[in-house]
Amino acid sequence: MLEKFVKDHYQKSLKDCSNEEIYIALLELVKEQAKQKESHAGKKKVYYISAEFLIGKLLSNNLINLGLFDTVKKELEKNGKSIYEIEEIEPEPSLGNGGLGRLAACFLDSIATLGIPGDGIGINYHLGLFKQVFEQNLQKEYPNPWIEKNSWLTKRDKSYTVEFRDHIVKASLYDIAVTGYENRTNQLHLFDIDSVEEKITKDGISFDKEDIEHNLTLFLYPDDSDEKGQLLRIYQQYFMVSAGAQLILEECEARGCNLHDLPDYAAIQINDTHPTMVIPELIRLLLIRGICIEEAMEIVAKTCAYTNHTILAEALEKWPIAYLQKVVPQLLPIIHILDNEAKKKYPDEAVAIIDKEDRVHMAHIDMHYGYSINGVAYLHTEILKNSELKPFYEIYPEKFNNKTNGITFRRWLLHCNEELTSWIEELIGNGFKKDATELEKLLQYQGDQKVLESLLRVKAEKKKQLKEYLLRTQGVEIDENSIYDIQVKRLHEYKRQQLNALYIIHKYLEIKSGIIPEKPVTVIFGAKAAPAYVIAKDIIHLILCLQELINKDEQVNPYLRVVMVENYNVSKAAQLIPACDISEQISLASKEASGTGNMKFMLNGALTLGTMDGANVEIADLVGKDNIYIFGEDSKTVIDRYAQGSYVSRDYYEKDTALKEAVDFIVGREMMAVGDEEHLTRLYNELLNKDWFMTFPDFKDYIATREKAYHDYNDRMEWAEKMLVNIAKAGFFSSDRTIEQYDQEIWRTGTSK
Ligand code: DL6
Repeated sequence: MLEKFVKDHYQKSLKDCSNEEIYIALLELVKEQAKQKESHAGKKKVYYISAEFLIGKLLSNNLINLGLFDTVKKELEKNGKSIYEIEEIEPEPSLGNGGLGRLAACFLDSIATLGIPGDGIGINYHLGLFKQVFEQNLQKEYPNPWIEKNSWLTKRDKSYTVEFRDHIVKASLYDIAVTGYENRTNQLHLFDIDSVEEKITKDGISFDKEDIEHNLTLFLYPDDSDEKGQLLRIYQQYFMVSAGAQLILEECEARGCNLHDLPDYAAIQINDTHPTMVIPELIRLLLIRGICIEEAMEIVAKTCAYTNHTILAEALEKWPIAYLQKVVPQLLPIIHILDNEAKKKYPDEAVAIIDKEDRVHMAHIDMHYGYSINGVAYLHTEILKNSELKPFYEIYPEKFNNKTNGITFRRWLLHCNEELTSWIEELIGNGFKKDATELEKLLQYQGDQKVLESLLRVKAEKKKQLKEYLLRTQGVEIDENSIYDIQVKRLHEYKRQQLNALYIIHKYLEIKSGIIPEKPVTVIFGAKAAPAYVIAKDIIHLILCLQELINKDEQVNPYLRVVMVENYNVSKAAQLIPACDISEQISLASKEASGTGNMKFMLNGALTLGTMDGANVEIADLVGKDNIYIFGEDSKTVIDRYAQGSYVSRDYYEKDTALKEAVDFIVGREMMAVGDEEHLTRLYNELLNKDWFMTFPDFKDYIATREKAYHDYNDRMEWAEKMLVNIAKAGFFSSDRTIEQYDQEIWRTGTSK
């Protein structure tokens, strides 16, 4: 089919085309095919509004979803071409930061796959999240452009006017087709301004934050460590929701809505607090259209639903009224009404929208004026109800619900691990592609030595591929026979990459003293730190210094190597996850809302080494204690300790020699030889005098549990059995299941069973 397409469009045969030409032809082919599956069926539609959509490269996934991947791959092979080389040409859009954005992308895939009418609404960031480069063992940030003449974006003949206090801008609509697996095509609507200027950045990613006309849609999460940066975020958020709200009303009216019945036509899912201004904006637009304030508030409250993705208080946005006044004064009368009404009914300061310091709590708007509040894993929702959002739960128990996150198996199994997919298919057929719970059929092979051996061969193949990939892309050499122990996720103290680093130091010191590990280990990290997050960047520095020190040390490097993957992104995740033996999910219990990397690793046959946090709790329940490595204090202990304010990290340091040695090493002679004193000393002091995310109390148990996992790895048959159980039990974490629950319990479009 590609041959014919290329002939018709370019009057050339496939074998005479360059890879670039084939890539462009495939873009066109996929867009045409996707268009044929667009549908206007359905009265009620979901609008998933999010500041992030970490969609990753789309070519192969679209081919898979349209049922074209195998045919195209074979046709290319016949003509001496490779789909994998063509995939490389596609630039990766970095329209997301981490789990929250990737979740939004998985959700769009599942919404389309389940045939639900549902589109995404976001911003067409030109430079996305920064590109990470390592220079002198430090993270440096650079622009990350991805928009080319030929891309997935389709400019629509549609725009909306968005008014700020001092600017009026035209929000132009671009769409990216979202193909469902053997189902309908939906859209990701991304808004942009025509006047954006990619070239205004200088010296990395700095730019004039006040030059809204040129910077509005440049970067995801511009540095907001100063007022100008915070104002820019408010500009971006309002831009997205105002254009989005106008589009929603226009579409609903076109489907027959008279606005009074908006909740019958739209369910708006507010992904974290970034899109919260959609609530006052919709009310404002309804007022303009002649609906009275009381009714407008009621309509919007029945249309909007809120997902909370964090219990970190600092991550829940609170905008000073003064800032909102500077950017969107038209919303303030409405926000004051929302605040007054809420205060009249619920005088408790803890649930106020505007606090005594004149800050607007965005999540509080969502909770008072939305009809659903959901957490993203069982434990997370329980913590929200019982502690973080308790005052709201007491007022609105009926609004709270849990929707444990999920991942799309099309990308995180079918695409990234063709070998494992075939292995599964040979054993249990291909029903699991539509119904992921069918993976449980694999359990019948638990004791089957032949099957287990073939599973180990699949893993070995993926490890070999990763070794080649790292050599090719980063010039790093690793041992494919070592244990691959991987931690990839945003760099944040609560995720505790620093605990992993302390383990590495401990291991290094052991090897130096002659204690040789049973099996060589390669510890792999991938993480970006927010540009203004000083300690996170110090942790990256620590890891990069360890990488240099250890990999160069010939006494140690046969047994231990460290790799920090540069510019970790979705494509790199797709290489790393299938090759992993041990998945590090070591956040401080109670702090990781869910995690989704943990699910991807499990599905690809890695064993989790983790705390009882986020979705790890559900993984542990599903696989049973023999098939997971759990360590550390539980969430209750941690929450109580925070409440008592009694944690003194130095006490642990003084009492545990191994811990003390590891911590002291950070500022020792060896590290100073490769690292920067200021960064290392600051991190050392932070750990010793604060350690806010309590790495020290978990250190001992972490070491012991990690050692146990490494020891168990050597019994290959038993390990393979554990892998098999993990794969078999991963079906629950399909985002198709999550989306079915959203649809049945929150959106109620009437589409899914
Ligand atoms: O729900 C998706 C994802 C969760 O899996 C992560 O556990 C959670 O950290 C992330 N939340 C955020 C929001 N801000 N913070 N911190 O990124 O959401």
